[in-house]
Amino acid sequence: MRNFSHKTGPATHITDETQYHNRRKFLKTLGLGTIAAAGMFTVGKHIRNASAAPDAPSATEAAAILRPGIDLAGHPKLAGLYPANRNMLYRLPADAKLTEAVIAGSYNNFYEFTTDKDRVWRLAQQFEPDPWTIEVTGQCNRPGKFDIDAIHTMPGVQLEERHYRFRCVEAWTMDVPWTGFELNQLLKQVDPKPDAKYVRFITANKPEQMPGIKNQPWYPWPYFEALRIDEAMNPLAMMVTGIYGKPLPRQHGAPFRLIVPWKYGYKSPKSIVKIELVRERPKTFWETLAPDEYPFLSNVDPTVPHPRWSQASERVIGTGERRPTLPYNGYAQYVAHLYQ
Ligand SMILES: Nc1nc2c(c(=O)[nH]1)N[C@H]1C(S)=C(S)[C@@H](COP(=O)(O)O)O[C@H]1N2
Ligand SMILES: [Mo]
Repeated sequence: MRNFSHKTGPATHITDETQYHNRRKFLKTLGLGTIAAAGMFTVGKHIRNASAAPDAPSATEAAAILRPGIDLAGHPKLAGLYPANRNMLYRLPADAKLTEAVIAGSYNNFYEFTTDKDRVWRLAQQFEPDPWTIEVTGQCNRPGKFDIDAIHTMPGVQLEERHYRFRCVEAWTMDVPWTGFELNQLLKQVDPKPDAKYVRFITANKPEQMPGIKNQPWYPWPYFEALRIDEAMNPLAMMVTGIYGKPLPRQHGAPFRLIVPWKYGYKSPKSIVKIELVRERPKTFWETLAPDEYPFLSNVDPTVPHPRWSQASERVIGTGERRPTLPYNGYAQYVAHLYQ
């Protein structure tokens, strides 16, 4: 099915943060609160120029925004793993500042909940990321199903914190401390066969907990992504379990998501349930929907505009600062050789 409404289809894989903050402010003024934001998208557009500064969430909202998906109290084996030691090899440019946790946690793309970035965190509160297993299968000698404790404590798996830039195709960006481990550490556990040329990721499909799946049946659920095996084995590709020193909140993709910092954000799938090693290049969710706009490789590249907007510069969420986009999102030294 390719039946896109202009509100929800790929044609709106871009919204404006200023507009979203202004809409929040507007609703607060009316005493409606953010929960009443459903269906008020059009109203928000009209007041776009009417109000000034972004407002901060209340203390109750902030607590919900930051709430970890996994409660470490129920995982005594993991309690000592957070916050993980920081790996200083991976850091931001000296002048960069980490994005505030509540900003990163309340401006999310996670279409299984909603396409409204400011409402994902609230709708995700009902999502249950524990218990969870990831199945790793396909072209490998030791396929397996691993639960939350097993993944964190596998031989060869070393949890650490890295500060990465994260760049959405919509030309916004943030600077984030992720907790996790190199994806290659998990893949080595299952011993890939030489036939494994690509790695495919399949994510949660729980319509009863994910209203966006029910409300948007024209998308090819569940969300799926893929990398070449050499991309997946690159030390930058990170299996992420946490953010800001704690297990991932639901809206960021609890309990396990990928981060591939040199590619546009949609190449970093959330709430992964299955990883498949395969021979042929798989299709991806966004490639299925609009191959010209979201091609398989999708490396960050300032010289290649999206068909509907420029990628030459990017807006830092929270501060609104605009800066030039860097090739491979600033990670050329680690990955440019993969594409020569
Ligand atoms: N399962 C799933 N993963 C997903 C998405 C999604 O809609 N569903 N959106 C992607 C996009 S477009 C972006 S920019 C990032 C956003 O991650 P964040 O909300 O943690 O910043 O998640 C990516 N992973
Ligand atoms: Mo994105």
